[in-house]
Amino acid sequence: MDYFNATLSKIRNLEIQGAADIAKEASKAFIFKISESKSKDKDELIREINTIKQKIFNTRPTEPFMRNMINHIISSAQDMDFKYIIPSLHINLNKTLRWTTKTERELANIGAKKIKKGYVAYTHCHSSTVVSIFKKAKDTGIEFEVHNTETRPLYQGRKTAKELVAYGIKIRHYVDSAARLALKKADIMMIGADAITSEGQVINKIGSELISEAANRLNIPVYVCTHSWKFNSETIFGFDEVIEKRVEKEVWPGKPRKVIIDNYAFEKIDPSLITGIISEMGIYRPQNFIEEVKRRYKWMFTI
Ligand code: RUB
Repeated sequence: MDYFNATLSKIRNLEIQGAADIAKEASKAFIFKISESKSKDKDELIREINTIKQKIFNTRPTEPFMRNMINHIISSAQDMDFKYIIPSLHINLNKTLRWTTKTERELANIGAKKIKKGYVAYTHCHSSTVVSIFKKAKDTGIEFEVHNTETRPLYQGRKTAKELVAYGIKIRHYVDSAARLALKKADIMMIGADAITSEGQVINKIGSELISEAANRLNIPVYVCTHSWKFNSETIFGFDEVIEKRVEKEVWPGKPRKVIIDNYAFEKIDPSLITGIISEMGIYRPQNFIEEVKRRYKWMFTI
């Protein structure tokens, strides 16, 4: 299998997971594939770009970061002469990846300030954004502990626990149904996001809304930590963010034939449950976050 197809398959089977890593790896795979193009003129090349793009987008439906990043890389190339398109896509990829790294660092700095000495921070699933915040807090010398849940059926919570413990951060790990217990001693809940809609709903790993409700009852602030390019501008025009449904056998291989399993990968978190969204732009309430995205990233609304 070539690099392009191998990357798509890794995204599909979650060897590459988490919205930010998916977006970066998908963008590199896109450039690899389009660089092999045999298109003879601009129209043919644009058609090819769209076909490759769609193939990538179909790997994980609930990933606007991936869609925004690839659309951004493509956007300026469309007005160019045929022979400049592919070289400019390469330049755009490198610029975008550099910019993403810089903004991810800014985001981690902002988020780390929310973790105080002696805190217990709760998280669910594996978010590279949340992990980078915890690592930054540790780097600045803050003593704190993390509680996290394992995240069935694919146990991304173990990945979080492994990374944090390897970094010297104290971690206490719980089964998903013990989430309320894991939260009880927590001072702050920090989770990632896969998508944010125009109505301020955040879409993240299944369980995220249930656990946010528990956090609200316990008066624990809920922070969503996310790069702002996870905003789905199409939701403004009435399109729903699709919630990915995955195969039954992830949940129960060898289940009785007539048992039906709804294996949703993600769920929507109502904005009323969210204390703030921490992004590279700062910390905002969901509605203000959207206004800020509109102000800064006009291109998201024109593609
Ligand atoms: C991962 C998940 C993460 C977000 C954010 O789900 O829900 O919280 O993707 O991750 P999956 P990041 O394992 O199904 O991809 O902060 O790394 O973008």
